[in-house]
Amino acid sequence: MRILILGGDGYLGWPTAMHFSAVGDEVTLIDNFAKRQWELEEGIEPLLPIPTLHRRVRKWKDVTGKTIKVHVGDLCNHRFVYKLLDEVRPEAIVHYAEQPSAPYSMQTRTTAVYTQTNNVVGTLNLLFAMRRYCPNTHLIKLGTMGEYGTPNIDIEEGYITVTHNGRTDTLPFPKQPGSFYHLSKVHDSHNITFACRIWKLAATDLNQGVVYGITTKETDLDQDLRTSFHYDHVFGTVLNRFLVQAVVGVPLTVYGTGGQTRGFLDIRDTIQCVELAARNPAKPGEFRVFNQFTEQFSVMDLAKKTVEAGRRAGLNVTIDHLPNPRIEMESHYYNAKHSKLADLGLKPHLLTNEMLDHMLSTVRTHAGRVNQDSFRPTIPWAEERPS
Ligand code: USQ
Repeated sequence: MRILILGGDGYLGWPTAMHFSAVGDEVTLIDNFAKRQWELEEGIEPLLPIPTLHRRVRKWKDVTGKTIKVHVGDLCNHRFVYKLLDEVRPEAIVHYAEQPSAPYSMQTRTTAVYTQTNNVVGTLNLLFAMRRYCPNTHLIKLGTMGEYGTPNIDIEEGYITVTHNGRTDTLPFPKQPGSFYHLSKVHDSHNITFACRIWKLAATDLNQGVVYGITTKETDLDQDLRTSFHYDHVFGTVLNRFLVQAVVGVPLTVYGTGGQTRGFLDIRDTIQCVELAARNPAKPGEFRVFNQFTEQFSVMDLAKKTVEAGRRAGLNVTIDHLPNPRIEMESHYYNAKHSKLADLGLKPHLLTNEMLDHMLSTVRTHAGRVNQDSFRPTIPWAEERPS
């Protein structure tokens, strides 16, 4: 398959690119290195330094003999996107090229506007370019479970059948996102579904839960092939943060009571799900939604699991309940369906003790590089900050 990966320098994009290349697909990736710029702005770094994209691609060729093509550019520049699709004519596009952090988007007016412009305009440019150059290409778009929020009813996969005043219809599931970032994904979903309806494009929206994990089969091949693992309060996801806090002896930063419940998945399952979507494409005109996670946990479930993993490793891990910087429910019903990827053959890597112990020991070998100043959350959802 000729596959184009957008955002190929990132935490998920780089391992995805290596995986498709490893199994014999023809991979082109693009990035504008914006994430590296945001890291500089925030004064934060991934746990381990990440070689430049060009160096990683050269290393991949040395290690496997396989070529990954790179284009540097920004989806918000429509001329770049048009030229790219005209040249590559991909059969599938995997779109990760967005600002992915809720806290980043909630910092100031500037970062909220930037997040929505970057994400929504980039995706719109892509849709127009697909219409012109490759209307039969399958778009696989990274959405988020956070589009749904935490409603007091079961969350369906994208659509819900409703009977209202005696009439019945199947409609998009209601959206109650919790940040300007999550809202940007809702806006994308609406734009993509509209493009599928009017131009008969084919798309799969992967409403992904919170990802954890540091390595994949391909990142393990060489240290220069590692991916960008964040544990700071802006880009680090909750379990990745807890593991790093545990190894340096900082109390786990549970926001509020920790009753917040979300869907979670291992980084290796992100790649598996994207591949399942790519090998089983949506039909022309179809806007398909898959809920992409494997297990549900509350923040306290994960904190307790980290304490236990610490105990097994001889570490004394404690929990701190910080005032919650976010506006979110801390005690709520949560039951999200997630059967469509399982029906396509997903074999999940569940969060077993072995898995936790392995992640903890990997993180522990790099404890000396941890910047403890980046743990404490400094972006309150409700407070106005100069922008
Ligand atoms: N949390 C803590 N302590 C921490 C960090 C987070 O209690 O130190 C809590 C948050 O308040 C929240 C939950 O853990 O209730 C998850 O937070 P997160 O930072 O791990 O994840 P989130 O902000 O929701 O965003 C992440 C990714 C985003 C993706 C989303 C999937 O950054 O790109 O879309 O997970 S989902 O959460 O399903 O929307």
